[in-house]
Amino acid sequence: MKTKSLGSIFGPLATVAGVAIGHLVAALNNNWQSPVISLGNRIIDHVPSWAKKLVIQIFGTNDKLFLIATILAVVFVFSIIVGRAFMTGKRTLAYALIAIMAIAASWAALLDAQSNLFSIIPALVSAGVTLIVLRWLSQQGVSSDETGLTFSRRDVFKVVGIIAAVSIAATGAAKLLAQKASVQVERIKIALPKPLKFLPNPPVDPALTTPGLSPLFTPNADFYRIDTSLVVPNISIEDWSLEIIGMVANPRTFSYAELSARPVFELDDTISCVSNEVGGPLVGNARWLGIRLDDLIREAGPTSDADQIMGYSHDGFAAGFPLAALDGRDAMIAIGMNGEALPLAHGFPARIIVPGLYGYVSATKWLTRIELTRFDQKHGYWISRGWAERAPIKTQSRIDTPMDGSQLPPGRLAIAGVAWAPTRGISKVEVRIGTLPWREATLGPEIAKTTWRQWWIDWDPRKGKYAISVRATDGDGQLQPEAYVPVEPNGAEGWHTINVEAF
Ligand SMILES: Nc1nc2c(c(=O)[nH]1)N[C@H]1C(S)=C(S)[C@@H](COP(=O)(O)O)O[C@H]1N2
Ligand SMILES: [Mo]
Repeated sequence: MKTKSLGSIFGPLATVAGVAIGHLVAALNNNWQSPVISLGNRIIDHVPSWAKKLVIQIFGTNDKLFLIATILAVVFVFSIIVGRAFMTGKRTLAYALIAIMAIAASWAALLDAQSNLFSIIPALVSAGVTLIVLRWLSQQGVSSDETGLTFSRRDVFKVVGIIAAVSIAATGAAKLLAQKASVQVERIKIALPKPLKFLPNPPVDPALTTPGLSPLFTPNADFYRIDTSLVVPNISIEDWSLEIIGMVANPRTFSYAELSARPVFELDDTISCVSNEVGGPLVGNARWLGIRLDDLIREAGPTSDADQIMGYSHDGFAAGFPLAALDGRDAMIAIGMNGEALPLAHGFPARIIVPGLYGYVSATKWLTRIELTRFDQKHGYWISRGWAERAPIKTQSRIDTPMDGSQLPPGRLAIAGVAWAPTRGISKVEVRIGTLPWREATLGPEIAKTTWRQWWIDWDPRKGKYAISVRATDGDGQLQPEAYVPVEPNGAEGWHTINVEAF
């Protein structure tokens, strides 16, 4: 085998070992991150929004998987170049390329939230291991005659290399999983505090008798997830604390025990992502349990010129909303969701929920700090990326069933869906089938003005093709606008329309 071709094998093999060991080393310390993840985080921070949109359009919520696969592919190609350079005597070039990777990964690590100077250790270890393994592999090669390695020998160390790499990667992954499992166990054991007054039990859910209609409460496992975090942060309540700082008279830090010992209350609230397209899935309704934010902020004593509350997360995200939004609308620091401690993916151990505001300007997950500040001084994560600084949730309505493009068997069926306009509530939903006049839909129970409302109508279609549209009127009597408006910069507008064919 030619030494150059050997380089194409040795480079990637050595790199796999390097990356796997870096991964393993990263698992040893909470402030360290696998180099691949750090690089991914920087790409997420800097990728232009058109590219991000394209990726989300193609891959949906698998966008993160796609990103990691892309990084690994680039590293793979890079490692082939390194291997070939190394094996053809251009060692300085190979060293320089590895050094560039090490510097890039170190830079990425230093910009991670929770990083310190030592956070570059996984990146350096990765580069070091890659180099050592590459040298070792090349020595195995040189020890045979000039024509290359004998077949059996090559096979032997290929196998050794692959086995070593796979086992190392597995160890690293196991380590990370073990950490996650321990926080999972801790979370399951949490006994949530009881509210002074429980909200009434939810009414019978109309979704039980209308297949395809969204349930009144979205089960945690089905709740949409949107965040910039490549890996879900695993935060032990032992290590967690919440600071309230900035333009306040009495800055304070709460432990989890201190915070959850305060009076808690329940809130039924629908949250939505500003990126939810007309008719889109990025919305859900939950019964949240939490501590009243108004009380915490009042105790902290904001200075008279503070006008923004900024929530910061463990992973470096930030979302800010008006101090004036604490107007009795039941903003909270949520620790419970639908009767359980917050799921890890939804912000364990604590997040902010502000009824009526899109998630990106309010709902900081993995919350660790609240800062009283000013809109003209600090901006949340998405604001410099082109999204509006103030973003109340717009009135939206969605047809859940039948599905767009479906073919309907003969007979009576329900057209049904949900409509939401927190904190205004929904007063009317209308449906238009084809060119027929608008029909008023039956509305499901209104459990709160902050939650969505289910709606439905009966329909016995004659054969034909139909466009079906829905529109909602909010609790203030405002009709949802018809004209389409894209999600950027402050949320989509327009009537959801589907096309079906009846037989
Ligand atoms: N730490 C953190 N919190 C975050 C985000 C994030 O990227 N990081 N995204 C926000 C956005 S854009 C939305 S829409 C909501 C989504 O909350 P969910 O994933 O629980 O549905 O979380 C918000 N909180
Ligand atoms: Mo969002």
